[in-house]
Amino acid sequence: PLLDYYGAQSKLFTMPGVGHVLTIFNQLCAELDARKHDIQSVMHETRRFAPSEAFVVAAAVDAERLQALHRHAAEDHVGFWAAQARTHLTWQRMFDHALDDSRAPHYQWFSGGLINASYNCLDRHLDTRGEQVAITFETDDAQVIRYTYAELHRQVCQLGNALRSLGIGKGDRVVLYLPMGPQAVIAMQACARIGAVHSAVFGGFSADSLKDRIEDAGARLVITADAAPRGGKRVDLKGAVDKALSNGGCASVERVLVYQRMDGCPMHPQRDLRWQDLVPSQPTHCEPEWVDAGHPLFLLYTSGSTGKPKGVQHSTGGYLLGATVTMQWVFDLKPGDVFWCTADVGWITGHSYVAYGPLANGIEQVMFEGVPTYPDGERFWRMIAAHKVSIFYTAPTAIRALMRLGDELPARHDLSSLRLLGTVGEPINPEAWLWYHRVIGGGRCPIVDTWWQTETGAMMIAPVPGAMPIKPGSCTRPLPGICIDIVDEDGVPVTQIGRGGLLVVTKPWPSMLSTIWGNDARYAETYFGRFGNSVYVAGDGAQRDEDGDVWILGRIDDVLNVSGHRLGTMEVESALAAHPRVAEAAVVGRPHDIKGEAILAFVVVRGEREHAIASGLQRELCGWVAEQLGAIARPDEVRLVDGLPKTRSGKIMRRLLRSIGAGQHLTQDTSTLENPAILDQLRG
Ligand code: 6R9
Repeated sequence: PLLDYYGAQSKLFTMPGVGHVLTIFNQLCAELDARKHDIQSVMHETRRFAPSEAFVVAAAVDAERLQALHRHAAEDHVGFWAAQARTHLTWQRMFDHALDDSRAPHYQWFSGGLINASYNCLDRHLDTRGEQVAITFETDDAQVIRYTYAELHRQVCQLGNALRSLGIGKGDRVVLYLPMGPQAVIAMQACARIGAVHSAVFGGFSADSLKDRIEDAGARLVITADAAPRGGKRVDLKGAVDKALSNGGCASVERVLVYQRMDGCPMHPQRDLRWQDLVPSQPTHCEPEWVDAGHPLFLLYTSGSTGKPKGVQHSTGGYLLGATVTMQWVFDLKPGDVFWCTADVGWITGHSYVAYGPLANGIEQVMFEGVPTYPDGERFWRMIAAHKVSIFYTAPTAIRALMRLGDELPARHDLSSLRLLGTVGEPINPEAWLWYHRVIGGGRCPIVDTWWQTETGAMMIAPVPGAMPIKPGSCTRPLPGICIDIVDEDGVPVTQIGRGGLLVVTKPWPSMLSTIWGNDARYAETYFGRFGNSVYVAGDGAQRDEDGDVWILGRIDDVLNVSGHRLGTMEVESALAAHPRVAEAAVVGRPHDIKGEAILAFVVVRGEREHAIASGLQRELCGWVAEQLGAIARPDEVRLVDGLPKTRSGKIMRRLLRSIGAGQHLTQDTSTLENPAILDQLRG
């Protein structure tokens, strides 16, 4: 409906190598069709909210300044970024070339430059704000621990020296499987300080997922904790590490460093060391390792539409620049701000806007170990009041969950310190946006809806709040130096208002991923395989409205977004297929009020279906997936069926399954189904 499907198809058939393009194109058509309803309901939202005069007057970036930034970037894209890099980062040696594109799509930013991320986040603040609070940490049981910049620097140096004493140095990979808290930031900063490459794995991932990531990265060291308190429960971390390393798994790992957060854990005598035994006695001076701007700062594994998660590799200089300047533009940073990003350090948001961006900008931030609903649904609001948070950044799924609990809970707390709110991770529905604006922001705080990805490293499309009006559900405009377009299947820009297309980035930007760890070919194919080496394909659908503002329509590939977390349908399917009683499985997302999307699995069992149902196999399979991949991947529902709907060529009809999952009236042709009787089973 949104694309001239048949016309384009016949044109494509005359082109060589068309099979792949056509498959993706067909998927896109089906996706956009399925989302038409959402698009229309969202696009009816036309309310605009201008920043208050007080906000505009005090804005760090006002309309005039923003225009100047855009003008500079439009006139000289590379020169603009070079100027930003000179102004906002401290270099040991200045770069010679702002952008080397001779190996495109492997773009090299700031080549010749020598830099250290930890120096930029800590050392350069010591003279001016060493005694200022860097992190206010609130534990699960509401104890508050503060770290000044000087204290954080000291602990990072000590851990850096400890890592060096274990023989870890430049380029070595270190996997972090740590709870949310200052030690995770200290570990990331310590790796950066000595040029080691960290790869954080979210604590909610299973031992198997951890093992895959450790092995792919070839890590020499794992830093973990005995356990972590979360919502009053004990989350076992070291147990998962032991399991990942058991039976000869993760052969590259030499040592495991264990931060004791709770009551301790069994230790392997030759392999395991306690952080508390090794680190505090280390010297407090640790010379930074000056690395090339392109040296990998970290890997972060994320789900794609096929195969195993990919290790997104970020550079030191370009990445740090993106994290640093986007905070200034989008969060309107000013001295005295208290910033709180609720993302876990296991996700990209916890890297750019907890571990690096806030520190590079020398501001105070809040970190929280627990969950928003423990001990009660007032936790976030109580914390905002207690720590006088001025900028609050969270995910739509959290907003929706807390909105359900009613307006009285936030009303019990003084939220007047807030002046700016943000969201990230998934589209926000107007209802949740309006509640966030009215109840949490008291009607006075702009909301920055920020679109970006693990791969983009930093925010890409987001409002600059003192310089423009905002609308519920739109992430508005690309930031300065970010070139966005929306194109059709031929790569031709979509000019028609309200017409959907593929979201692409048409010029390289400093914080873009450098590659996929160990797999340059997959990098080139995944992101640049479609329209050539200068057009990054994001994997999201988007459209523009009459003001030129961007509306994100969601993923156009087989990637799910469950509570703002990316998960590949293929990953869940392979986990299910690994169960001895599963013959075949197909997984789709279905709309969910709080999570945005929930996982629905259709499973063909080996043996009698009736018997499997009677024995409660559905429940067992939900638990199985959680065990294989982690709790975030637990399906909401498993439906046992005698067969999956397939096309004549044997492809699973995912679009049909999605419609069934969403409870929609079927518009698809089901006449090709081998066994039409399974439709009733599929409907559950
Ligand atoms: C930062 C982060 C990336 C995917 C992305 C898109 C979705 C992120 C969004 C958004 C609508 C926003 N997404 N921000 N959709 N509006 N403001 O979340 O990275 O985990 O890699 O996910 O999340 O679909 O492609 P990541």
